[in-house]
Amino acid sequence: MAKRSTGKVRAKKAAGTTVARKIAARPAAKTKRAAGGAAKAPAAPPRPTELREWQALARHKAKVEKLHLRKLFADDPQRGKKMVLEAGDLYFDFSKNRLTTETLKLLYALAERAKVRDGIRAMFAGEKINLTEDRAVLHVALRAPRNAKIVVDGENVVPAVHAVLDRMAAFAERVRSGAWQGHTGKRIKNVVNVGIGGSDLGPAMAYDALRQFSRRDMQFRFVSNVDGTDFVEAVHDFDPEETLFIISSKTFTTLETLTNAHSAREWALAKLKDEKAVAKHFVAVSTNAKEVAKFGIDTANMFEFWDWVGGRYSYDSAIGLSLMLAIGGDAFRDMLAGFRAMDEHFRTAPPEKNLPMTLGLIGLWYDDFFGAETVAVLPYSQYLDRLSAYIEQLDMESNGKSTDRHGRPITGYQTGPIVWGTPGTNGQHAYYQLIHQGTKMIPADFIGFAKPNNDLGRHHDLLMANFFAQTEALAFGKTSEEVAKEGVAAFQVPHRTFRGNHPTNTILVKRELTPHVLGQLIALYEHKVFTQGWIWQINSFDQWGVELGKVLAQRIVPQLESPDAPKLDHDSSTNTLIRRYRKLRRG
Ligand code: G6Q
Repeated sequence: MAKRSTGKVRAKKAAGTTVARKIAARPAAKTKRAAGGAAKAPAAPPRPTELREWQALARHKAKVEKLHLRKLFADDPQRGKKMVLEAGDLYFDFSKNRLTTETLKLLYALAERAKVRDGIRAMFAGEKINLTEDRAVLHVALRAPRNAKIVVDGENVVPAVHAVLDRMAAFAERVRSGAWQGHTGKRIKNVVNVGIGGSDLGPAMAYDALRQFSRRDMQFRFVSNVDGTDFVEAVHDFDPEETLFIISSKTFTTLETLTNAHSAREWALAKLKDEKAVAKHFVAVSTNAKEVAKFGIDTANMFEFWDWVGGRYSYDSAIGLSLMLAIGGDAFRDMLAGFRAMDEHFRTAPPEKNLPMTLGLIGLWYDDFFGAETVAVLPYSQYLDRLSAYIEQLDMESNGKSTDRHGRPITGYQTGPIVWGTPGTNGQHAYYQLIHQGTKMIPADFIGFAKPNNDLGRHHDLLMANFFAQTEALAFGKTSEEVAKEGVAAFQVPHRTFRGNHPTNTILVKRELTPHVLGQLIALYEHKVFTQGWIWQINSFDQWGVELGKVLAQRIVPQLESPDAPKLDHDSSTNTLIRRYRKLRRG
């Protein structure tokens, strides 16, 4: 979104809508001058840490931190039945967390005081809550039903959303049926999405997740890295006559994507030898028709989306075209219905029944009151191999901020956690050691499925046995007495003891992984991120933090490429590294 020249994003006046206007209120800048007097700044809203509810949680933490999950479960045998929520196909057990019913009460009170529900209402109403870019935040409109009405700048955006979806579906059908042919009349067998960040991670993750629903007689690959290896390996066994490139870039100015797109064009034309072939082998997903046309793609083959869709929230827009080509229009719409089901739950459920809100509040509890630095997302599904990488961007690019919505530096509390993880059970044979016995607190989300996608012998029960065992082991551990009783040599006892009390959330999906379920899961995490960002008073929808490195890279490019390189004027480390690189590269 914000990559792109800072100039593109005009810092217009704050939006004229209610919540957006309130949160934009800043000292002096928007204050009318009192007659004959100095500007009277509106009082800055209290910081989260200044709220009574936050302070109550801080006091409460002292009472709770010594409690062990063993005791919490022993004291209330119904705990595992009571601390659960359900929404759609998701059963959410949060009982193995270091909290009591009192903690939950205080967390929900914080959410209410922070007006999370006003925030939700503002987002769904299309208010411009992305203040620094003066934009609405409307990924929820991408999955709104045809008859919904969501107005941005006086225009209902829903018909346009469905018009693009319809065009995508018609195009996908033509490619899948073979009606769309390559320049030499061959059927398209290979699809390569070229994009990066939000224009890559979503479709790549979702394609992997829904591979079982995809056309097995077609190949789908995703190229993102400007490292030429990514492109070369992606196409090494493809025939240009049978290959379609989808250039996915909201801005159509992104260095990595444009570099890969130009290489793709050269690769295709080297065989097809006719500029006209571009129209048959390249389509674009973008908001920038001018740049798309400049690249040589017929804008009739451009699928549009809008500035109110953030990159990391965009894979259910036209950015998901590669996914739709893989799974077809109906399955794609089914996935959108899954998103919508979770949207509706988030919008309407009261806080204490609200699954994304509760997930967000529990995360905030550890992040801010226990000083936890990370969250592990651990799907017990091989199809969700790329889920953690996707959520890593969703969460960290959204909530990795240290300036609040009012322009104040954030002090006294932490914002977004470091998100990481890989599918179980592989992690169990690797880094779970640190989760079980390390010195850090690592809250973890376990995601498992009641039904297998591939019912092969005992595999699924073995997988799920591990899934249940891990959260049990993490919560309850094994005392030194228990270890000693097993006849373990005394010197080994401390090493083989598990202190337990490690918090986990369990998301048990009531069925197998389907497009509908994937939509629910992704919307769950989108709204979890929203809840936390709102309470932290940050703008979860910009990403200025990725700008500086890009600008500096642009300065360095000529210093690496040009024979009469401009004088190096970096620090002594960067200068020396560049000189050494140039020598080694040319040597
Ligand atoms: C996501 C970010 C970022 C973006 C990429 C690609 O929220 O904005 O990851 O998606 O930088 O941008 P383009 O789609 O404009 O190429």
